[in-house]
Amino acid sequence: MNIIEKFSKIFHSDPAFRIQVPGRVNLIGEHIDYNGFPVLPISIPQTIMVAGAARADREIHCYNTNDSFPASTFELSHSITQSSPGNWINYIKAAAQSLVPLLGKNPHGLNVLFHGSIPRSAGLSSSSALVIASALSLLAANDLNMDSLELAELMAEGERYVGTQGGGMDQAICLLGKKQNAVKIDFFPLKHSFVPFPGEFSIVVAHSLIRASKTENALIEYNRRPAECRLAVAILNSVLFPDTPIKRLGDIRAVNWSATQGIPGERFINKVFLQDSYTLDEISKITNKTIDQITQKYLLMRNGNPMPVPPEGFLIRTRVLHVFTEAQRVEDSCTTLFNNDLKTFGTLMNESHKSCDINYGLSTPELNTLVEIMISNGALGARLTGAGFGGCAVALVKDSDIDAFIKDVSNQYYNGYFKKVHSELPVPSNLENIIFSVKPSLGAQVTLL
Ligand code: NG1
Repeated sequence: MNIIEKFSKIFHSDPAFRIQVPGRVNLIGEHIDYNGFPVLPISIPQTIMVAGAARADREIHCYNTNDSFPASTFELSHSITQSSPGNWINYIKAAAQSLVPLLGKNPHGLNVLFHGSIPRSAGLSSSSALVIASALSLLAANDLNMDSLELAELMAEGERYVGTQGGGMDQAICLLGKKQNAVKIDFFPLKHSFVPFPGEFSIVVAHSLIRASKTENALIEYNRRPAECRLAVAILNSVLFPDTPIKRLGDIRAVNWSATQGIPGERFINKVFLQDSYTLDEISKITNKTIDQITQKYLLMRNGNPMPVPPEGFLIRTRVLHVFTEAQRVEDSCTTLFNNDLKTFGTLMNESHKSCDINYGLSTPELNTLVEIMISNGALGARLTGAGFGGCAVALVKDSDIDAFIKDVSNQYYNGYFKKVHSELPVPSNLENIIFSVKPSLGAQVTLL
């Protein structure tokens, strides 16, 4: 039974629209979107699919073809109560709450059925695809259209409803993806341009089998990174820009901080950030702010509680080192892709992975092993993708080598390393949804039925 037939069976009426929203692989540019630097993702063929229809009242009735996502109902309002953390309905609520002000006095609610083929908690942006699919459904039910960039910006802010302090990459690529192209996305304000992806290459995506849920185990770890970057901005402003403070690290490109503007290098970073790790007391002395002021301004979580101070202190220098070098790698990647220089692009992917691991603390032993196995089996480049702390690694592989590559990586990682190291965890017998190849695909599609 397809999604349209299933919808009719559940709601006893036909859907009025069908929507498809893709997941994404970020080729390069990790954890720099919220710092205001460009990133380079692609849309992938795995999607969240929706069949929906408007309701006469304000209620949203949500179903999922997968029984592990229980059906739920809520009402459109300016302040929608959250469900328990980790509940899939929160992403639909996030989209609804931020769209309500635009829906007029008597908004239509929705009957909606979701079907997802994007692996969850894998760094492939299933959560933002769900947010965008929900937003497009509400717009369709209310006969409204919205510019893609405006919608992406609104939903980037809207998704923070679930408690994450992420950037705007995922919501934007869901809407802007294009076949055979990567999309260079810049922020504040949101802009994009296309970068050709070579026809004879694919990206092999492989799940490390360690889940990385940003609303559960990885939330504090994830949110700590943007907080450390905000603290870096506070230090930079005190030391270098007391009169023309910057808002985020990416703004440094526009400041006349040296004769040659651009992305600063390691020498600059070492001059400003003299320590690897900072205590709150040290940050307070450098910035001339009280610990309370720093906590209120930089370290509050969505629930109003201060984020825990890590026992090792705030690792600000290496975080900045990652952000600036990664931003430079994105620029260099665009040039290499335009020049069809895949070898150099692969090297940039490898360097990005190392920096994500060593400087930004995003990798795991499993992801490092998977990346090593991918490179030793002929990938031109390999790295973790997305938020990190588990999830997927991706590799750049020539189309003609894909079958052998997937077979060898499966044998060495899933049937070799993973079974040995994690004998307590199951390895799925069917690996098709765990390791697969993708090419850049279309962004979100709305079809009125
Ligand atoms: P994923 O991999 O979907 O959790 C997160 C953020 C992005 C970006 C990446 C790291 C959200 C919705 N997504 O993505 O904005 O910061 O991590 O590059 O917060």
